[in-house]
Amino acid sequence: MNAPRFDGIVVGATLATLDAYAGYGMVEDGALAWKDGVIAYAGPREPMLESDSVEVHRFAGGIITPGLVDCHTHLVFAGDRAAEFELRLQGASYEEIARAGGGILSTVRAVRAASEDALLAESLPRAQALLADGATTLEIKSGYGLDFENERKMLHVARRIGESLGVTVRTTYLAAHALPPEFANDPDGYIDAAIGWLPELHAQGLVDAVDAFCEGIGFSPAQTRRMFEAARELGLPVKLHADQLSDLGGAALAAGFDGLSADHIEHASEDGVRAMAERGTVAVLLPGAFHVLRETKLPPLELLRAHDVPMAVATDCNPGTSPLQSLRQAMQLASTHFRLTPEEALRGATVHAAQALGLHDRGVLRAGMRADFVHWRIRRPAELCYWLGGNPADGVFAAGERIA
Ligand code: DI6
Ligand code: FE
Repeated sequence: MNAPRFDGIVVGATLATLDAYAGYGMVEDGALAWKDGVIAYAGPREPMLESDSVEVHRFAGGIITPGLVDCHTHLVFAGDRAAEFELRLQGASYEEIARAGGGILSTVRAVRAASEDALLAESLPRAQALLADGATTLEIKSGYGLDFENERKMLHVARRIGESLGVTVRTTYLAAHALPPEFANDPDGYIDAAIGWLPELHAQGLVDAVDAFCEGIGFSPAQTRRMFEAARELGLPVKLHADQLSDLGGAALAAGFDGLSADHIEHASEDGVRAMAERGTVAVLLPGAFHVLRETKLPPLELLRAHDVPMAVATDCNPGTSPLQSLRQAMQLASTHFRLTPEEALRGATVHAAQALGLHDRGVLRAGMRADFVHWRIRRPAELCYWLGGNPADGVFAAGERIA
């Protein structure tokens, strides 16, 4: 007898493959089979498929989607900022708190004080929460260390999270996040230092992309450009916190470096959107931060649609502006605040999010793609954007292995 063709197969559910330019790509009574962590079959159920598999998982209804991809998180951090949240409720703004040395810098103090193991222990449950709600790929940024040793510690913790949970973690170097006290009043000196740490961190295999916070309370476009040039010299792709609180031309700046993504972009101009369309830069929408900061300026959704810019949705999981530990909840917020259709939100948390990380082997259910998928206890995909709270994820699989 020949060896079975498949390591595993799931049957008894409807597939939402997303394997088409538009529509969910629904396959009723579908089957999904994999071999060596890669999808070998995705299509209608045929009885002979099951006899060709080592393991058969039978579901009684529900929907299977691609595994969710959270393409923008700052989930490695220590402590919390609930006190700052209370101050904002009393009227203080995010910028005021940042300028007074709170905000990001208060998390920097907590991260610097934590050992690597303590930082891992604090961060791991957030990654586990994201996985339990359907995520199979995570992006994690540095940016709360702001010196060589502490940026290295954060990135190393991010790698350890991926190893211990069996999921892909893409790391992003975000040293250009805030100005540390050692460099007060010398942002250019700090950018020089942060550029200097990058080659060694990259040589240690800790950096997959480079990001910056290009904002009045962050770094200028000129400083961002210098950081991006350093990334380009090392062959590293870039992404950018762009035009979140004001329009500094960040969207066009990121596109000009063939950026994987421009993120937030509430204040981006039409020129910025056009530049993104031309260079294939993904728009990463972060409705959690919009919600928590009670923002009112919407990202330029009609322009993004008109110019056919792919839109991704992510949690931005961070202690200041988006303490959000569910990508499905981010999809819900994207629908209610930004009026994304549930289909746009699902593409945004799968195939477009993968694109925002430069990953082209996931995000749709198709033979040849990674066997990353989620079985949900739902009747229609729109339910993913409909429920607030709860958890309809019934089985979460990464490369064919059950992880939640
Ligand atoms: N934009 C954000 O949404 C996060 N960083 C950034 O540049 C917020 C980070 C924080 O407040 O801790
Ligand atoms: Fe962010």
